[in-house]
Amino acid sequence: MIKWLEYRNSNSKDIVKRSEGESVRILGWVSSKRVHKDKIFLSIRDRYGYLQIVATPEESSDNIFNLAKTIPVESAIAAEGIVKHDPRAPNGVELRLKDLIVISKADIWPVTKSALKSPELMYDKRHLTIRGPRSRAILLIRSGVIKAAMEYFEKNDYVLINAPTFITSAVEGGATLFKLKYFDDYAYLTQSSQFYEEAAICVFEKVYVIQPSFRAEKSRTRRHLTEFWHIEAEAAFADHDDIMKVEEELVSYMLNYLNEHYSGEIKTVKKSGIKIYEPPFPRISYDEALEILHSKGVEMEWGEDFGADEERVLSMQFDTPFFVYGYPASTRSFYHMNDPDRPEVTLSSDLMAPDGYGEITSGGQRIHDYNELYNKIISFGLDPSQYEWYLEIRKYGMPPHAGFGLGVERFMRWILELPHIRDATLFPRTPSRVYP
Ligand code: NSS
Repeated sequence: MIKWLEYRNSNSKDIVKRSEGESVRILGWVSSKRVHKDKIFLSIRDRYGYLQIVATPEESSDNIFNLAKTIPVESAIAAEGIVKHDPRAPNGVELRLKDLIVISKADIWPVTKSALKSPELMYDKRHLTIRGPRSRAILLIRSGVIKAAMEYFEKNDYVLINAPTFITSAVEGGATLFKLKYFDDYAYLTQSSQFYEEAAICVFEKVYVIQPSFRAEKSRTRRHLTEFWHIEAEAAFADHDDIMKVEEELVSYMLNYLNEHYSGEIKTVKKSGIKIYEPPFPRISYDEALEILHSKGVEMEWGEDFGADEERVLSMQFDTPFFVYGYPASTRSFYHMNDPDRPEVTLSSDLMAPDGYGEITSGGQRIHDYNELYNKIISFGLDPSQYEWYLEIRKYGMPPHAGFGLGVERFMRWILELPHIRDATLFPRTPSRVYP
């Protein structure tokens, strides 16, 4: 068995610091190959990026030169070579090949040029196509999104909690619940960790979760997944205005963090880079939003929810993220607090991304009073016994509180201008896809 460390004393990032003429070893994959008559260019991919390796008959033995010529792309290899700084090489440095060991030889790559034109075929082979430079960059940025959110919440004294995935009642309405057999009974997959966060704020005051939520959304849109990653936060002794401030601060923090730490990856996906927005973001009421929509020829009545089409039209009118607040009670889940000054609307808002992208977060103030919540559950035609524990926490010192949820993939689709939300996730789940 190969002693790995002996075969890696450098990598595609470290190599830039190595001296001309030094001999180094790296491990990785052959991501692409160009064969000329007397020169072979291998692009090697490792954890850190890409490195150009050049084989010539003068510098490599016949065996090694022939191996470099015939090695299938995506084979896992160990390579040894001489460092050569050359401004023409992609990172300003390349390796002149001396030795090449095939650790795991690849079959002929099955993703043909014609498959590249079919998103469905590409996603059937997602377990392989994630190796491409664009997917690699997007997935790295995604890890940055999660890190940025964690850093923001930790700096602001939020406690990370983990909520269950099997649950017994709907947070966001029964229509999008996934029901499954749970031994002799039934359970559902969680749509949001919000109710568990609400229980936990009576311990920690400020909590957050970063975990998957599930929605049986049949709508096949470019912005819906059946399984998405949800960044949610909840704060005690906080109202709707307070939570909007947290949302805009978080979004701005994430944008700045990504720009600082992932600019290379961002350029791979979007040449112009991402736009940075600083708070405060504009706030318009539902009523004002409706007026804008009417002025653009959209026909809808007060009290109807905005769908993807309405949000697109609305968000085309803005070039910064903006809040729409004061949604009618008829458009929001039962747990939303009605505005005491105007009970037909709720103390809630959605943060909309500009340029047609639409909703990326949704939040608001919750009902903290037992009787008020009980009555609203009844008025929504729901069964209070389904919400027993959620009601009971209101009997034991529940302060005013507010929270929100942000969809990781929605956020990424917006900032990177991805054609489809599935591009923002490793193995997307949609109504027509649970494979691979
Ligand atoms: O349904 S939400 O609008 N609100 C909630 O789930 C609240 N219970 C969150 C909370 O207050 N703790 O979803 C919140 C966000 C929404 O703005 C989207 O960004 C994202 O979650 N979301 C989705 N992303 C991808 N696919 C689907 N199907 C999806 N549904 C919501």
